[in-house]
Amino acid sequence: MARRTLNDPPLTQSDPEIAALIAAEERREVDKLRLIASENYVSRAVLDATGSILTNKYSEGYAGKRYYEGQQLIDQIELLAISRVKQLFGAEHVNVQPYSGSPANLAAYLAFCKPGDPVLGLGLPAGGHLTHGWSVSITGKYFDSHGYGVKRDDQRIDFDEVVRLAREHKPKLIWCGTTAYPRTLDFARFREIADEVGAILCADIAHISGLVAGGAHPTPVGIADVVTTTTHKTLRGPRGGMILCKAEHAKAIDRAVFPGLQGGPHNHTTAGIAVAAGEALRPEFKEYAHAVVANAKALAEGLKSRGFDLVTGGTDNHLILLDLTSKNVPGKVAAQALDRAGIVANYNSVPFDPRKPFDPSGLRIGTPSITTRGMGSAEMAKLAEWMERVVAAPEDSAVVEGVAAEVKELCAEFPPPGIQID
Ligand code: DSN
Repeated sequence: MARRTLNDPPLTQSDPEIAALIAAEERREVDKLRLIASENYVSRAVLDATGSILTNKYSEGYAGKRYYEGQQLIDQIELLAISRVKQLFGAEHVNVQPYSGSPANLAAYLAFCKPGDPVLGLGLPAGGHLTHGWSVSITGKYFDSHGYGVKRDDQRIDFDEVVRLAREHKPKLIWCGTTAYPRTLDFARFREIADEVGAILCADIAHISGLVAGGAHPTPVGIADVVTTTTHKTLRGPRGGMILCKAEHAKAIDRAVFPGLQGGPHNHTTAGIAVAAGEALRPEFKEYAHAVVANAKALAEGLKSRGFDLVTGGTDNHLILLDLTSKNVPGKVAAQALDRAGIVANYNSVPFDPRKPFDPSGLRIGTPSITTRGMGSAEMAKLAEWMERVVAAPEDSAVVEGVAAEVKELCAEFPPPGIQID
């Protein structure tokens, strides 16, 4: 019998509309300076694994205990991902199945809390995450959540308030972790507080996991009971999540992820995590992590010297939070003008912001993506100058277009990984 001919055209032929949009996004990611602190570029290898046929396979359960047959290879992939992540972070137990950071955090709640239980986390306006108990999130609706903040004088975490709220509410779970906080987190201090009130300590290191893996930020592993993270920020993996925990919590965490919250893991993502963890185990990744911080510090100094106000006065990590009040430009106006100039960031509330979250005073920028492209201190100096020019004249199209042309020229010298454009 003749073999059946399969009609299986590539995307460009099968769906030219989507293919064209992806190609245009590739162009955008090449031509712009991407300063969104939670974004990065993955390698071609991570892209290959993530875009693979592993998306075809169902594998509810864990290696050796699945609810579907045909897991001979999937089990090996998941076990490889787990062993590499364990080695990378020195963790006792790792679950690589959470679909992203928010589901990973929900799994921590499910593992240790009942609805209505008190929990404590950094408030969103002070740089926390929605899932740390903020009112509009399910975590603020289903739990008795309390938010600590930062101090007015130095905008650093207010540990007196953490202690006071912990003693008052006796939380089941305390979150330490941030999305818009430019300083090192003192995990040991949080541990002391959690111990005093008998709480589980959960560190959400989504933003800094690549810095932790590369030794450019202290690790919470071995200090916190549970560590959650996304895999696609400074860690430079595919979009996904994972949970690291002490062996004593392994069962509770695994049960919470599956069957508590999720069905089948995304095996293509698991393979991408394995590849990214393999990359992060190489010595170059340590250099990368330290370069991310060095670039953030250089950019912070450049901006300060041009009269920008920085929340906390600087940075210890990959991000900078600018308070544009003294520049008389709202964060959103600045973000939109910078985007037109090829400098992509997000507007952001600053601590004690008198403006609304959808029209706040601040701008959040980060150096993970531009460091992946190989940029260094000379480029940070240029970037500070361009930002000053655009923020000084956000409505002046000559200024904005002039900067955009210079940005594009610089970007051409620093091709990002994973994207091939002629
Ligand atoms: N949205 C992510 C960030 O940009 O920080 C956090 O979930």
